[in-house]
Amino acid sequence: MKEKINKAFAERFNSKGTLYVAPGRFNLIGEHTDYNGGFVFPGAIDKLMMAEILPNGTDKVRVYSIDLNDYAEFGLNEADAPEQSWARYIFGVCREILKRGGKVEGFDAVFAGNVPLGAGLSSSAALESCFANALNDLFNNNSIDKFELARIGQSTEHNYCGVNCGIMDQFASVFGKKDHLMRLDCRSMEFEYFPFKPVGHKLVLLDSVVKHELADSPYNKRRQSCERVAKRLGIETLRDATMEMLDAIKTDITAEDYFRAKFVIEEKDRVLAVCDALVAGDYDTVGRCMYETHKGLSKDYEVSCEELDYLNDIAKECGVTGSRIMGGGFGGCTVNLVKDELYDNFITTAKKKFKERYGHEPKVYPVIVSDGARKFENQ
Ligand code: GAF
Repeated sequence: MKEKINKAFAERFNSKGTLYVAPGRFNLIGEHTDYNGGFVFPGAIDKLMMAEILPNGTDKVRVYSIDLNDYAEFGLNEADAPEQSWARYIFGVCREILKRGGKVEGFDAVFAGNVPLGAGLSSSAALESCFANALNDLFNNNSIDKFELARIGQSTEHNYCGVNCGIMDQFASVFGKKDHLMRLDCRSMEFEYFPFKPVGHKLVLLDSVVKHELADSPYNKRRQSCERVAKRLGIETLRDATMEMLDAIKTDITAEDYFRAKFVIEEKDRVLAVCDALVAGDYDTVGRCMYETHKGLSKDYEVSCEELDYLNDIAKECGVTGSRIMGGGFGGCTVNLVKDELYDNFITTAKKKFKERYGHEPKVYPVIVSDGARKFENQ
């Protein structure tokens, strides 16, 4: 990827910039809890976005996407937003830095990535974090702290991309640490690194290759349901809700809102249970919670789809310890915790059965927990 980017940058801009990278993320447990002030338990993965960037001394940004073979040029004022949706991520990051009093001037950039798009692995957060970190380094002497870099990515989604997301993806992409998961309290923003080397198990993602598009999707509607219930309960977020509180207002809210809130209340407790179980090496509990999350996401939160439910069924049949839909939903991947000795059979069976039903195999990505956004070591 590095060579490809260097070559394209040299050809297009006739000079050499600095390389930055930022990863996508997976999440062991804690889905749709971030915007409810709950806990999440993600890690950065080895799939990343890489950009070569050089200030150009003008007030224009000129950027080329190798993967999309598309070029955008835009100014840095609010009215200069580019048309292309991919370029809006970069424009949004620039604007959010400027809004916070930071500095951004014109620059040239070429980027590429290997985070699969629309697979629930946060390719967009990787892109935002890559540029936020780079522009912090190039123009701000790294004076913007890492939490703010994550918030810059999140605000970009809210204000320029139409996705009212939580903080998990950008947080994981910025703070990721090799071989560690991070338990983040999305209310206080306190977090802890947990070493992650599941003994006797492998963690693998199966990509259904069903595309999800969070913008304009039911994702924002899920968030609205949660906010309505919190408001009805007189609390800031569902973090402070219990099932007793929810049951007490059951007849005052829609059935749909009830089940959305029920999932979130149950899920936030599962994150803590999984962290404890992981520390104790109790993978059966980790796995049981993952299956419970899948059921909740499928039946109560209704963000699964037929293909992901089928992958989950195959996992059960193959004796996989834990399996669930991962990320925002509406397509993408399942994350699977599999005993070493069952791994080969699971992958073979999942490929075969899925292909028989849907005409193509799921893609297989072993989870390799990696570092977060950074300047590329090997310039
Ligand atoms: C998407 C969002 F971007 C995250 O903030 C989070 O809500 C996730 O869906 C679901 O847990 O990835």
